[in-house]
Amino acid sequence: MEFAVGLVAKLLLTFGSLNSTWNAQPTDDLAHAKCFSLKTSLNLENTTILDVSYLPFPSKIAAKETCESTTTSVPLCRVQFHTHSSDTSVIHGEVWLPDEWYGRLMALGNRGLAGCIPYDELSYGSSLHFAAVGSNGGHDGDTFLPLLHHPEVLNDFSYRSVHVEAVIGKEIVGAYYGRRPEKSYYVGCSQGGRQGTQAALKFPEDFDGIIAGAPATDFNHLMHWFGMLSRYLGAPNAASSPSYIPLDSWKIIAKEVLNQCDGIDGVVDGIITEPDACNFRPEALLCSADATEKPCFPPPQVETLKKIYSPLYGLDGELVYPRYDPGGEDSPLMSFGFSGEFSAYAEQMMKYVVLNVTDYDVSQDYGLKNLVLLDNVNGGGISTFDGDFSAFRDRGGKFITYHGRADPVIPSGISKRLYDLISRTLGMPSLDLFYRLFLVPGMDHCTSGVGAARFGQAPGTETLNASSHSIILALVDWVEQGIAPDAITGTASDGAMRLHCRYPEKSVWDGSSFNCKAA
Ligand SMILES: *[C@@H]1O[C@H](CO)[C@@H](O)[C@H](O)[C@H]1NC(C)=O
Ligand SMILES: *[C@@H]1O[C@H](CO)[C@@H](O)[C@H](O)[C@H]1NC(C)=O
Ligand SMILES: *[C@@H]1O[C@H](CO)[C@@H](O)[C@H](O)[C@H]1NC(C)=O
Ligand SMILES: [Ca+2]
Repeated sequence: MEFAVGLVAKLLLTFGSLNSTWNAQPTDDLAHAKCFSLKTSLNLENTTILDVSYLPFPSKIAAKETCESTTTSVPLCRVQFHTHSSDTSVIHGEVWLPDEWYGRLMALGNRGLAGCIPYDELSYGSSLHFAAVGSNGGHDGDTFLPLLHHPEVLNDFSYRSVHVEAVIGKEIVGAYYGRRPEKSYYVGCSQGGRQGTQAALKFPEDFDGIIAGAPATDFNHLMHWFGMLSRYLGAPNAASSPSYIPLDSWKIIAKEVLNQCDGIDGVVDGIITEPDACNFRPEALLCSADATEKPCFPPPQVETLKKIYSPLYGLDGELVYPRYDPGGEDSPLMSFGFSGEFSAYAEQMMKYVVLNVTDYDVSQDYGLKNLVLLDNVNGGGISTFDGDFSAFRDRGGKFITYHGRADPVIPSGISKRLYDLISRTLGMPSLDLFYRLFLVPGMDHCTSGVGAARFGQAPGTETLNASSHSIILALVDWVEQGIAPDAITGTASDGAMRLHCRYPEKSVWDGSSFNCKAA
């Protein structure tokens, strides 16, 4: 399982199984020779160049095991490397160096529990004429098992793999083009959003601009929320539990949520602009004593819904994690956290990172004691919930984050919380100077959903080649010209467009469209 399961649309180019080194098209001999020379000319700290190949386009790049393959979209030089980040950890990475290069580096994040080199994103970045660098996050496979008894592998996952991408990426760019990148960027979503947040906190010199979408920040508490959702649904034996809500039932709940809350924003359009204004009342779905005709929910299921739509609190009444955002119920991604299986992420985190064991059934009595353990261990400093962005701000870094308001995987409330934490920590009522959070009504996790979810944030979301419609171009304008994005225009799958506002501004219907108004 991944946070962003199947969300990143593949480029629709399919040209059979071209080999990764050569195909029948003519190639630029000079570019090829220059590329090939990297195999012997590079001498980088702790790093071995595994392979170098010049790729005419389109070339198919086959991924390992469960990872996603891709097709290149511009001619480029591909460098595969591994870096020993410590005596007991190694990071696999690739740098894609397009023939037509605009002087910029784009480092990429991972998804899910990492373990894959993000090929689609490498293809996307290089198609925008960035030199692109990505890595497996320090381990292979979408599982935490490699982290067991390997604190350095955990460090790679928590914060170091992206730093290695920055260091090695800049070196390889310098060697290939004869000059280092003028500006360096980072782009990631979900786990990648968390990694980008760590980059700003721990290595503020690495990037001039960062895009961190739907970030898995406050990671320990997110894992606890996953665990508690499983418990609410009746884990470990959810299927036979009266508390369990079958996946099919969420379509009915989705309708009732919209029935109660769609109109609050002034338009009945299937989108809840501000889920925090929606006090969804699941009792409306209760089975009455006599009526059996319409679909209805017995009291234990309504009780489950009450818990899901409430924030998660700790032992002393402190807020641990914000609630599920009403509005995401109809998303195919509901299967991630609501299948009734005990959350694989919460389970692996508890076993392999916190307790350091393999043979323990986490699901039996998961609860508050697990929260205490998660907080106490905080392995690798994985939490990623720190308001001190001063070093990144002071060197002129620009940070863009975005979050779907109908995200059933990582509730958008966490991004508001981090904004407010930074605001308090730095004593800045508004972070506009260097940090902007765009809230995206109707978008689920990272890229999809019924809302205007496409704004160039990832492969498959390209619309107009303009900074008003592309969050990556908007960041480049901000970093390189000082033109900050006040709002971003997203496009829905039916072509409808909508302006997305930056927190804490509000998205307000004026009778014909949504506009951004000061809070
Ligand atoms: C190289 O390895 C050493 C020792 O393992 C480590 O301290 C250093 O940070 C590494 N450098 C890079 C660029 O990974
Ligand atoms: C598991 O290992 C980590 C170090 O990797 C350590 O911080 C933690 O305390 C260990 N957990 C237990 C329960 O001993
Ligand atoms: C996007 O537009 C800019 C000029 O505004 C141009 O330099 C660039 O090549 C265009 N990119 C693509 C992918 O068409
Ligand atoms: Ca609405």
